[in-house]
Amino acid sequence: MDLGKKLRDALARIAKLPVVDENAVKGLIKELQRILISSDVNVKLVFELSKRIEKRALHSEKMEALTLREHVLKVVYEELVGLMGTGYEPKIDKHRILMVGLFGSGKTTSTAKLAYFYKSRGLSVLVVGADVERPAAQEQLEQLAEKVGVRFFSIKGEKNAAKVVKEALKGIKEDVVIVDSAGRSAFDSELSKELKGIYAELKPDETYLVLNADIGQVAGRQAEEFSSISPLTGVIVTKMDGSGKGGGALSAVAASNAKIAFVGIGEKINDLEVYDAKRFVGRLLGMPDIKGLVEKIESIQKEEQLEEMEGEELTIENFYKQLNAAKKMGPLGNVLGMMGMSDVPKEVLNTGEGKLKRYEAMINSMTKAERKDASLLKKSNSRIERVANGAGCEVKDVKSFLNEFEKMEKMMNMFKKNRGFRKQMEKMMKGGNLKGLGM
Ligand SMILES: Nc1nc2c(ncn2[C@@H]2O[C@H](COP(=O)(O)OP(=O)(O)OP(=O)(O)O)[C@@H](O)[C@H]2O)c(=O)[nH]1
Ligand SMILES: [Mg+2]
Repeated sequence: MDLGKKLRDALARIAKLPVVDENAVKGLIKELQRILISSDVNVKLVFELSKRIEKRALHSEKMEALTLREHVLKVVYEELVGLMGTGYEPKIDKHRILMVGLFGSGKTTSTAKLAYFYKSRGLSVLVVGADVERPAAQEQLEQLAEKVGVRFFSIKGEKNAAKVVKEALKGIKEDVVIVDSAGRSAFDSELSKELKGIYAELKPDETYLVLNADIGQVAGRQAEEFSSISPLTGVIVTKMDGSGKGGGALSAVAASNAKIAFVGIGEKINDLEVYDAKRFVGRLLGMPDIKGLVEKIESIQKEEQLEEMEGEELTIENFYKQLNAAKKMGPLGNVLGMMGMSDVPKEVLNTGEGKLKRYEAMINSMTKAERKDASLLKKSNSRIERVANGAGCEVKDVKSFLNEFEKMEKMMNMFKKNRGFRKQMEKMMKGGNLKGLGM
């Protein structure tokens, strides 16, 4: 039985209980411990995770709108995501990649999968067979390259991997170069020497260590050992399909100082995924459930942001916070317009990222007192000049910022006074009608 199925069964059992109480939560945690340990997650990590889940599930503040069951599910989800690391954003741009790893970990297959990944994103790819140990390895890569439809380069009979790389790079026209290196049985000085040679020639932007999920938590140690020989930018964990130890491998890599970049989930050329801990755990737990819950939580958070807005005194500092919050909420201007509040300065709400950045620079150049009391600035040209200098912009930019701030002040006052508007807003948030409004 795979990790996901076990986790889903455990959570389904808690869903069936008439009441979720302390005993039920403790029972769930015991079961989680068994499941994670059987998937080879390090016992210490499992123990720490259970303690955190227990503390947060039973003793931390629960969002009012969530049932205890939802709260527990949320905590388990968040903690598992924390256990499994973060995510990765591969460069979709010109760059050079070096693949390294021990025997049979899946380097050559992953080289071809990556070639396919970049090709299908519109980049041209060259794969280089720098596994000089075995002629068969070169043939394997050549065949895979042909299947993917990318150029392959190697030099038959050449025993110096660095030389193969050097030749490969001559007159290269492709956007992405992926170098497949030879597998080793251990991290030793020979490996180190060969890799140094390849590095010097290739100057890779990305170095991926390829690990087999079957090694479970040993993956963490390998990633660490390897990082000490050569700088890694990411780890590719292969054979996640059909491995009972994938959870152990991912959590151990996440706990080391390496980052999981991709996971291999089968033998086919497109069986490679960019790693995203949230999506991974979401899928393990059965996505529909979690997705709904996450949406619910997000809409509650938006509501809380609004409440904060109402309570706070308006200063330049929280003006900036509010602009950010408003942006996260989506086109608030639309909603306000639909409610007949067309006099709200839309340009304030539609402030672009670049503008926000400029504002931030200005705000950083203000004194504490100015941030708390904007009238200090409005009254003094020398203060405005100082801020403009500090932020690297012109006096008129600072003035236009102060102008927009003033508009926001007016809107805030309207927002505070108009209880009807607030109620309507709340109702919409609770009714989940935001989607239809483009939020
Ligand atoms: N099921 C499954 N099999 C995989 C995956 N990735 C690689 N394999 C298989 O694992 C075997 C070894 O893969 P290779 O790519 O040759 O490994 P390697 O690291 O290049 O091996 P050496 O060059 O000998 O060190 C092959 O049979 C692959 O088809 C994966 O994600 N899932
Ligand atoms: Mg190989």
